Parts: sequence; structure tokens; C-alpha cells
Amino acid sequence: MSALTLIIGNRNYSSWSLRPWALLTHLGLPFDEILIELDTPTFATQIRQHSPNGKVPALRDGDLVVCESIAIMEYACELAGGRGWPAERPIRAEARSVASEMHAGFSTLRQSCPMNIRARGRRVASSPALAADIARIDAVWSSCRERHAARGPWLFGEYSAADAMYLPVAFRFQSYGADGLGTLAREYMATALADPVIAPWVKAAEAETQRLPSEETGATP
Ligand SMILES: N[C@@H](CCC(=O)N[C@@H](CS)C(=O)NCC(=O)O)C(=O)O
Repeated sequence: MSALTLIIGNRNYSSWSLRPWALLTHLGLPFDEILIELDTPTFATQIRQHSPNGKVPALRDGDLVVCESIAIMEYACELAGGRGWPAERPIRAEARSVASEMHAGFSTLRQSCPMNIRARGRRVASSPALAADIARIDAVWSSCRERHAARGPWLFGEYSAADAMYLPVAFRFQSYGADGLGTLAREYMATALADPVIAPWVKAAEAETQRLPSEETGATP
């Protein structure tokens, strides 16, 4: 049994759960998992046994409960001695900026294109707000890759919490298309999706049988 327990939702749908899971796994921090299926009559009772905010993810470390994905990721980086954020302060500040931007924003993309790892070839109606979210993600990814390619394949060269934060976006683009993404952003998306560290999560997501109608968005042409 590990000291840490991460409480997560369905692997196929729970983008907020995936983010800290990917970071903890990249950091090599051992942790146990408790999966609570979303949108079931018992979800609320089950999650309240672990986390006061009634949402997944939550991280338990002994008596401490950390909720909110970004706070869990900060805590994980502290446990890992500062790994998980870039070492240089200005670059670390930028990584925190774009990670926070993801945590707080992109609401149109998140609402109209829910993460659905199994889904392929879905199409959703385009809108100026959706196009603006995609354009901003393209700008973030492209600018990071342009400046940090010499240090490695991730947004800031080495893998960081910012990569974990944007990982569900790569799955969304895989499911619903990514019209408007430039070459550097497409290359980064391919790197994120091919990451061997997340392969067990993807395999388990594909094996899940629960289907949530509210998350099954987008017509297949
Ligand atoms: N801001 C939170 C969002 C967490 C969240 O919305 N989780 C969803 C699943 S991905 C949830 O628990 N939904 C169940 C509910 O709200 O009842 C975070 O960053 O962790």
C-alpha cells in the first residue's frame, strides 16, 4: 500500500482525474487509486467519504486531503522535490501561467468537446468561441515548442505539470478534430498521445463499459 491515494473518476471521461494521474506517474511517485464512477446514484456519497468538495480528483496523503487538480499537481511537485515544474524561475512562471490558464479557462472547448478517450471521428458545431479557444491553445503549444525544442519534446522541453494539464486537450482534438492547429502544435499533440506513461490509462479507458450520454457528444459523419 502506498502513502498516497488518488481518487479518480471514469478514465474515459474524467479529464480532471487524468491530469494529476499523468503527473504523479511521470514523477514516479507511488500511489494507490480509487475509482468512483461518475454520474451514478452513489457517486455523491462515495466521493464525500474521501473529499469534502464532492469532486474527483482528490489526493489523500494520510489524514491530508488535497482537492482541485492544480493543487494536487503542486503538492505532487513538492513531494518530488520540485520536479514537475521547469527549474528556471521565468520558465517555471510561464509553465504555471499556461497550466493555470487551462485550469481556469477554455470553457467552450471543455463544454462542447468533452474528453472521451474512446471516441474518434466526432464532429461538433463550430463557433467563434470554440475557434478562439483552439487558436489560443495553438498559440500556447506552438510558442512553447518553438522556444524549448532544444531541451526536449514537451512544452517546456522536459515533461512538466503544464503537459499534464493540456493532455486531455490532445484527446479532445483526437476525438473531434483539430482544424486550425499548426504544424508545431500537431507535432506536440502526437507526442502527448504517444506518451508510453499514459498507455495504461488509455487501455483501461478503452475497456470501461459505462457510457455517459451527457459526455457522448458530436455526430459521426
Ligand atoms: N476544478 C476541479 C474540477 C473537478 C471536476 O469537475 N470533476 C468532475 C469529474 S471530471 C466531477 O467530480 N464531477 C462530479 C460532480 O460534480 O458531481 C479540479 O480541477 O479538480
